Amino acid sequence: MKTQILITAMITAVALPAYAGGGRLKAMDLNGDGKVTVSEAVEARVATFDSADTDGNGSLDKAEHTAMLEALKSQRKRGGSGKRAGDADPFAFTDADGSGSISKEEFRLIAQQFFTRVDADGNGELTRSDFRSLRSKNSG
Ligand SMILES: [Ca+2]
Ligand SMILES: [Ca+2]
Ligand SMILES: [Ca+2]
Repeated sequence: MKTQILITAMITAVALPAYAGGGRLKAMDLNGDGKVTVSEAVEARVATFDSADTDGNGSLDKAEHTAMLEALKSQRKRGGSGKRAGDADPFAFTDADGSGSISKEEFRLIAQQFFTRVDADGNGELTRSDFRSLRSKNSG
């Protein structure tokens, strides 16, 4: 399914730790109200972007993006189910304008698209069950 590749590519592109387990979800609750909104989730991903931008020029080049994904992989050593992004190159996928680097806006856009998709019931809040249904959609 094309959708499946798209979602997997998005997950890889924004370096989302494997489908946000409970702890991850909590980490995205920036204001601590117990709910994770789509915009909080996006901001949490943008924070990852900032830390991946090691030369601080406001965009990720291929090396910076690769390093971010490598760091993610090493965090993921437990239960690595070997999810792959199919044929989609996560860098090219995120670099929407093909400029050879990923701007913060490009990154934010992908994260936004992804979390909007996760928010299956469209109430603007992400819950574990949203992620669960994404997972079943993705494997079905
Ligand atoms: Ca919140
Ligand atoms: Ca950079
Ligand atoms: Ca670009």
